[in-house]
Amino acid sequence: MKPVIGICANETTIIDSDSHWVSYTPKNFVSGCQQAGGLPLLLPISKPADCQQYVQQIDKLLLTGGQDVDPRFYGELPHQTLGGTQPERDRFELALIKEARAQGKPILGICRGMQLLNVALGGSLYQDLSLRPNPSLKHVQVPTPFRLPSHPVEIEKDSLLAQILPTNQPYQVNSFHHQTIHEVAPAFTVAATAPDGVIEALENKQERILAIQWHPELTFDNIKEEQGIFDYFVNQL
Ligand SMILES: [Mn+2]
Repeated sequence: MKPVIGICANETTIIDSDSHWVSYTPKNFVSGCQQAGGLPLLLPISKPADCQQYVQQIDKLLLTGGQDVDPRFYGELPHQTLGGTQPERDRFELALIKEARAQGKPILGICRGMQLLNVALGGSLYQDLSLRPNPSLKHVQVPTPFRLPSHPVEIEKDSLLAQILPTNQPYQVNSFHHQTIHEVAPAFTVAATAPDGVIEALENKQERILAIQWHPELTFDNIKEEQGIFDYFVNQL
């Protein structure tokens, strides 16, 4: 039996601003899991009360990119630099995280998924990189194509991530995030950091939770280590 990977879906309209809503996930999240031997199953934004049953259907949970996390969930008011939010998605995914932890199922968070995991476990975010006390690298690499890595990170030795990625040299990642981790949740350890101090990966070995700030779903066709992240998640985490 292939491991069933629950992928949190997003919503958008495809014709005008208030009709033809679709539930979707970028296809590469699906492809990355399929290439790793997993069976992807999309989880549409739903009521938190449905999470227990959803999580019972899956072996592992994948939290994808998307909107900014609503700052109310880490006790802040919206700053003027905040991007678009979707609190219903936040509530559903926070409930999925709680349920996956309760059922002991591994979690991979990518980009927003990492930020939401940090909030779910009691940490906080900078609503925009400009709110950090120190200058930041360019973390929104537009217009450079996302398949091309744009800044280095240092991977912590002895981390889960070190089983996949090199620790003896800087590892290059792509970057498309205007928010970043502020206070790290107590249950997390830092697994990767950019040269400006921006946290690029978090993990909890015991609970088998891995969270990364960059986008392996946009690079795995070109870079074998990035497909390795999906392989590790689907088969080992
Ligand atoms: Mn970055």
